[in-house]
Amino acid sequence: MMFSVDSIFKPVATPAQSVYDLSMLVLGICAAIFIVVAGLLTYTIIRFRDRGAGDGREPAQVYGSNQIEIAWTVIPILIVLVLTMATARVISAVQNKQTPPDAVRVTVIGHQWWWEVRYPDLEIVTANEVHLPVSTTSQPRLSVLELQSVDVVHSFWVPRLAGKTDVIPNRTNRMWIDPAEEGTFLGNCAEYCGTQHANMLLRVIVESAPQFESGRRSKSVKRPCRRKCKRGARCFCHCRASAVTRCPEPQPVGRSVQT
Ligand SMILES: [Cu+2]
Repeated sequence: MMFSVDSIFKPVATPAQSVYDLSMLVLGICAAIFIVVAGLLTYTIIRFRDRGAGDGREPAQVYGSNQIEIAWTVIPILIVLVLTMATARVISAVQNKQTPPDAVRVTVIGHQWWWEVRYPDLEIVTANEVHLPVSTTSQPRLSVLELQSVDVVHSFWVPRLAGKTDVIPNRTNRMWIDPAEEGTFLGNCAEYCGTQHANMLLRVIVESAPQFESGRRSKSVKRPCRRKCKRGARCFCHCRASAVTRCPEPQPVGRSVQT
């Protein structure tokens, strides 16, 4: 199966849409600056080119023009101010989002080199696959992801849903998404985490509310793992296609620094 990460230019969740809108604003401002600078440069090169008939004298040297000094100080300050304020607004809107009580809670744990996905309220564990309900305007449904790592720094990134969030040992980072479309959204680890980093892929499967509920009921049937977890596999044992039930608790997050 082809597995390529989706485009950031087709956002389907609010955090990704905010990042996309901000990128377009930054791109627009940068494009305008480029056009003005490149236009003036081109005009100057053509208009004042050496026509071979000059008398060899230097053109008039202009020093200390207050208007020019003010213009090239104030305009860049205003541009930086607009970019800073717009970025701060998006960061604060994404980070300070209130979590409603009916939000789907998911704990994603980064391992070298796979993702363990736990649903603490549903007693389901999956690997490399996050199942979430769709969020529509009539039935908004937020999904909150708590990100942890058992070994090194990873980064959780599903471009069509949200920006990257680092997954750091001994720390829980949070992110939220409200996918507005059903489907499978591809992502991967976005922080080099060892030799198999490129294979640390993940997929987020967004389902309709009834589909999510029925999947949740069938997956959360309690039955012990028939196969024993292999050494080193910790709590991922493949009892079913993607759902694992009644596995041991995860190991404490992070490695001891004591020797
Ligand atoms: Cu990784």
